[in-house]
Amino acid sequence: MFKKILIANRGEIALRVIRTCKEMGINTVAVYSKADAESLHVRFADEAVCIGPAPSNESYLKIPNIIAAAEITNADAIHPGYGFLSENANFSKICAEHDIKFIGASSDMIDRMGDKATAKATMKEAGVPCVPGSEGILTDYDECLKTAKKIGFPVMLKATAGGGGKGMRAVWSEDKLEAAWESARQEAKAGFGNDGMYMEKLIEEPRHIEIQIVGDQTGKACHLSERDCSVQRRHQKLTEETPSPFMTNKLREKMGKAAVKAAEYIGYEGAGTVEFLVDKHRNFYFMEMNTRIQVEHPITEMVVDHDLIREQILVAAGVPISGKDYYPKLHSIECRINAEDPYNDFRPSPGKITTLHTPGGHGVRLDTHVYSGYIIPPNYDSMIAKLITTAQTREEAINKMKRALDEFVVEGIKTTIPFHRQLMDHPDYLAGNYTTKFMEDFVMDDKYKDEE
Ligand code: MV4
Repeated sequence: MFKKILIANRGEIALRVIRTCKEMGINTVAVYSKADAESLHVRFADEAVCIGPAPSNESYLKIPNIIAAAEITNADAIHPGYGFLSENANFSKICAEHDIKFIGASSDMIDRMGDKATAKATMKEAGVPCVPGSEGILTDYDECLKTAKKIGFPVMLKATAGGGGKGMRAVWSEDKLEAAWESARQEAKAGFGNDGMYMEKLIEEPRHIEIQIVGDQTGKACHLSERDCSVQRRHQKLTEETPSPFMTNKLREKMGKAAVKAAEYIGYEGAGTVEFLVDKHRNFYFMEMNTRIQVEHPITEMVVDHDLIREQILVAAGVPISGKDYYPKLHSIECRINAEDPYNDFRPSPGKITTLHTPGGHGVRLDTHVYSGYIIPPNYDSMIAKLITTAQTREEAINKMKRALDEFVVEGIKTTIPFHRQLMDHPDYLAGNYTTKFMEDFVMDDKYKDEE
């Protein structure tokens, strides 16, 4: 087992990893930028190394500085968290070259799943349902047009180096195709240095339902059921829940089996997530595979009573998984609390938290790194806390979320608390009747505004 793990991340996920390491008797090294000198992960770790100035590309993304921190503290493993270098194949490779265990996927696996057309072709070979579309990358516009005619409009053009909605174009008719083809390729070339595009039949009003998997070093994988992440704004998840209100036991079995088949086919090691698009007829299609722990992992932990960070560390240390799958025994909802103003187009609201009162009580979990007096730096993403409520039923979990949000006092900055509170009153949300289109018509109501 590892003696010392360096956490190459910040904020709530750094704290989250430190907590499990402490419970496992593993020493921890925090790395921090000058802007995070007063951050809690620095205080809670056994050791801390400053790796550079505030900008991410001079600190949390600076591979030589992180490797140097691991060398001087003699860390035998690195946990990358999510974001930053967590899906950087070069970082995974460099860790291996320095004989430091990267608690995540191999560089080969990150490359294969990071290239979306390759990931899809691999899943198709594995027998995982995929959206009908092109056979890999489209070589030129002629092939693009021919493919669109073959699968029929509407179609979705996707950048193979994209993901998470970047470099994607929905095209509803032939007259719009060429302009979309040209602009998507330019965007992909500029954004990712790779203008490879592929095409799929457009799935209308899909749900985003993902399956948590864990694979061990023997090539065995298991699943830990689903998370419904359909409530998104501009491809940013706002809230997630498990079980999905759209799920049936039959569909869960089919999606779980497909996700395990995918993981075992590629010999996946570690915690991963297989994302699916689900249409209104409950057909599901492979969308993407994420080779990292995800922000929303706590709701799975709460309903299957399993520590996923612990799973990651055990698997990385060569411990085989039990092999059984995990099914929800409770209902759990996560609300991402961001330092953003929902009454002003969710624009960032960095600054000092002058007053903080956090919610608690039975079935309430708050994963956060902020404290009263904490200054939220403008350099990093805006999430300041994840509020998770868990109960026997969806209705109880929602009621608990309402109560917890009403208790949650954050002064000095704007947050998305009013948005979540309104969401918990929204009839379609309450009915579990929402797709990835839900946020398109959402309008904030002043009655949820924090009184100044
Ligand atoms: C799609 C789709 C409809 N049809 N593919 C968005 C980000 C990336 N994960 C893939 N995405 C989509 N792919 C086909 N063939 C609709 C989306 C999509 C979406 C998917 C999941 C969650 C939110 C979304 C928001 C807009 C579009």
